[in-house]
Amino acid sequence: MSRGIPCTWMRGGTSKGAYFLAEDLPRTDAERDALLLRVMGSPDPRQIDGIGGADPLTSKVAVVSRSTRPGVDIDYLFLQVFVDQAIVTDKQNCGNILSGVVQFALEKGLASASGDRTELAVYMVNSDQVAGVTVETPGGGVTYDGDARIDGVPGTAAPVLENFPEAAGSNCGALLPTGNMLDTFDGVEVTCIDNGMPVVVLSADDLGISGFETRELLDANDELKAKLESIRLQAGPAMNLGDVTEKSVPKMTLVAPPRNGGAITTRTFIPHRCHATIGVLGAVSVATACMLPEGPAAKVAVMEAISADADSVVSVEHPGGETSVVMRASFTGGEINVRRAAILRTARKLFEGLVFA
Ligand code: NQM
Repeated sequence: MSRGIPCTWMRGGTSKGAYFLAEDLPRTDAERDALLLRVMGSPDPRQIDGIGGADPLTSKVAVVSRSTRPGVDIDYLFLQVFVDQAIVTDKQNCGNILSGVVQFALEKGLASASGDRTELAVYMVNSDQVAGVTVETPGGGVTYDGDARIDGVPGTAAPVLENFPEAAGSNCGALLPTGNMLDTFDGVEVTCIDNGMPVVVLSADDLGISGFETRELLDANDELKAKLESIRLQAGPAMNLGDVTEKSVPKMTLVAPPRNGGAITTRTFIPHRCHATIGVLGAVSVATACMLPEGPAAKVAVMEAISADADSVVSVEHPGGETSVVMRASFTGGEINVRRAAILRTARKLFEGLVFA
């Protein structure tokens, strides 16, 4: 048996993952990735020989270290471990796993709490961007208990506020990486957008579904999945992502009118299985797409105009309820300028110990 590696298993938002200190993992990417595949039990649809939960949302990794960048507290690298393929990719970010990073860093002594509430500047290695993450630190200590509630997670926990002052173009280099508000692939009109997460937004109706189906029903729809994958493989290179065959981006979000008082209904493929809710930065990208008058999102969205000077809340409905995106942005001269995007999350430490690979 190999030597155990220190690991903390946490729920971050509506996802779950293994949190590691960078110094505890092998130095080379190849050795690190081989180890993480063993840790999660991939490739195997059941991940029976590892700690992954047989779902892309519970097969995630955070690698955290103290930052040497000016004005930044900690560095966070996100890795998606595929469930049924031997792939570990750093080609996407994850705002849900980000939710646990500050509490983890404080517990590991990478940073110090400052009063009853602590904000750390987190450098997101994947996208070369900084997020501000605020957690509760009553009496200078970490807490996971509190009154905050997010859809997709039972009960309540301490609030974690994520602020993304510079999410645009995270992976693709531009908010609208194809240079267009609207592109057509396989005869379907889509918006390709990257405001923190590369997403292809399409009308559910255009793909022959209502957009209100359950995750299970959509996961069983092979015809729909084949259509989405064909569009994704064309959209990826057009979004400056290169060949996306073995990448987890772009995500594919099918949109429909809101049903429960929100702004828009979504069903997101990440990219081959339907998300139980929606990703954090995925929701930010979709909320931003709602501002594009010619796009499929604006055609179904019901919302007030977003302004650059005051917070607007865009409620993005999904299979598990809704995610509220707080935004400040302007749309002038055909261009969106996003000043702020913020999301409330919660996190919880579930287990800490040694993991064996
Ligand atoms: O979009 C799932 C998740 C995510 C990513 C995915 C995320 C984000 O829910 O910021 O959080 O889209 O693969 O963890």
